[in-house]
Amino acid sequence: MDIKSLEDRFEAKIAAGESIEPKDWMPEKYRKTHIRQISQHAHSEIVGMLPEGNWITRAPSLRRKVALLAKVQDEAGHGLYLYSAAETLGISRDEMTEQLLSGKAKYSSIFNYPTLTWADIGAIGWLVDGAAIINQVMLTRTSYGPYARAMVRICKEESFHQRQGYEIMLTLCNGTPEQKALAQDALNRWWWPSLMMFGPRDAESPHTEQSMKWKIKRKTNDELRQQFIDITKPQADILGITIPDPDLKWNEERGHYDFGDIDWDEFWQVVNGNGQCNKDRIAAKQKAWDEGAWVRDAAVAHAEKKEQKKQKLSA
Ligand code: FAQ
Repeated sequence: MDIKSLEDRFEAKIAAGESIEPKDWMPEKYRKTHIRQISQHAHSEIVGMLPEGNWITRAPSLRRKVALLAKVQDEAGHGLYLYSAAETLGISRDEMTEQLLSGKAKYSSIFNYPTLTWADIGAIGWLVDGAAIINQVMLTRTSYGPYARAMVRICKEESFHQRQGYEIMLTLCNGTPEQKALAQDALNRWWWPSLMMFGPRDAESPHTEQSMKWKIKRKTNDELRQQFIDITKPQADILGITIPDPDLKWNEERGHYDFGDIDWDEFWQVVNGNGQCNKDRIAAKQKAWDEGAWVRDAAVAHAEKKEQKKQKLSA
């Protein structure tokens, strides 16, 4: 089949809402966009374990510790499903890890902020997982089959994460004035970075237009950001704490909250490696990669030995 017919068939499948599977023909740019997005997503899940992992040994009770341990392990699982989904597009785990460690592949800006108090664990679950769910629910309908299917389970687990975070915030807000102040301080620090998770404004997003056409993204960065703000403001009201944005107010005409300006300079500084924790995060991943070399070597040696045995038996 000539390239034009292959392209037509691909576009017809997308238009009909059918999913694209690993063995289907796809344009090179579609394949590359997915490798970029899925690997960035996988790296985010893996690097995202670090800020919360920081509090596992200091969780205030056994119950909190168990829930946090489970959450951090879930994030590792999400990273693994996503690396597997990306591998179906012809890139290896090793290549993806090398891209992360060299700075060629990005991961979510949010994980370059420090977790200074226990309330930050509540704020991450509530806001960061809350934002992740809004972005990822749309990805359960993304056009690439393995990515969409991975997202279904991931979203279910993210809902549990969001609830455990909100419950931590609720407990702090119903506690002593000092505890409530910790919750407010965490909201103050995590609010704006959470809004940045959705990516640059649509007008400054180089990938959105094509990704919408190919149904990789079903909603734009700005649409998802607005949806997050609209859902989260009433949740802050229930907690009795204040979102740190004096311009946040309901707009009857639009049927949405208006909000203040995001500091895009800060966003790009963080994305380009100059956030508070970028260097520490990559150093931690580099250390884990180096220290895990013997495990990877042993796994390869074991697989080779098994193969040799199989060949010997069939000879
Ligand atoms: N951070 O044209 P766009 C989680 C980059 S998972 C860093 O708008 P696109 C779970 C973007 O890559 C969180 N970089 O790009 C959890 C591109 O650069 P490139 C991660 C960002 O792809 C919770 C450039 O800017 N979720 O949190 C960011 O169409 C708690 C231009 O941007 C996903 O990855 C950013 N925030 O839209 C884990 C979801 N935003 O590649 C642990 C899947 C943009 O050209 C604890 N990804 N960039 O060099 C997506 O939906 C999309 O990739 C977007 C960006 C929406 C992130």
